[in-house]
Amino acid sequence: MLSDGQTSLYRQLGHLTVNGVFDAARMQAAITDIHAWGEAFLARLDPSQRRWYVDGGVSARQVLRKLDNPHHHRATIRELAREPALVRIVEQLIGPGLSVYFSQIFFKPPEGGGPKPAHQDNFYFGPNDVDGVVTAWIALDDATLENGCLYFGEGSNLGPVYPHLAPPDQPYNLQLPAALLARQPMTPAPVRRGGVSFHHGNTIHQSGPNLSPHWRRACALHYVNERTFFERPALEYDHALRLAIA
Ligand SMILES: O=C(O)CCC(=O)C(=O)O
Repeated sequence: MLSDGQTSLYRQLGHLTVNGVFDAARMQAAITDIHAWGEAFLARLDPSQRRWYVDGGVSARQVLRKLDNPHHHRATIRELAREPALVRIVEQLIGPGLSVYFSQIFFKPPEGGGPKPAHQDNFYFGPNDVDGVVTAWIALDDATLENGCLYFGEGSNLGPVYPHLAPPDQPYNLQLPAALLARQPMTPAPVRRGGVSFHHGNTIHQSGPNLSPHWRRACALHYVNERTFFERPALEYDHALRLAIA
């Protein structure tokens, strides 16, 4: 459970780190499972989809950048999403009647895993209620300054969702304009393996490249409350994959 101090920090800053939600063995089991899935996925990947899923920074080695909807495809991740300690925290942040609407694995491999440009999840999701979405970003490995932890624009949760642009050949990399980011300080949020970083759907966030010899794998679960759905999404999301949690 979160203290009143923690919930008010989340409301004020737009993010909150809670270490020790999962133990190391759970994280290792999830890593083993997502790598098995990733290898099978990469083997079947159509060349036209390669740019979307393969990490540009290390593409010579054909390493996956991400996988979508692990909550739908993998029982291991469904179990993480249903973990009572996690669910109680998410309910404190956005209220009852939770479901996972979308989820992602971010691999960020060692020695060259690419950065994720600054964005707001609610631009992608276009929810009917901006306060009804929270991302629970589970650190499968320690996430550090060296291996590409998340950075947050603190307080940006209280502002609007801004227009995003994507580079012409990277429709998946929707990002905020450089002029806006020049005015937005970004605060790093390292997380220990098994910890969870929560962020509001409007919070501006990004991650750096992984220049270290260590993996930085994470599972992002995008939860909504009972009143919230993706009304005007920027990309296509499969509403049928919404997983009721509590
Ligand atoms: O893990 C990353 O590098 C990006 C994560 C992210 O953008 C998210 O969880 O919304």
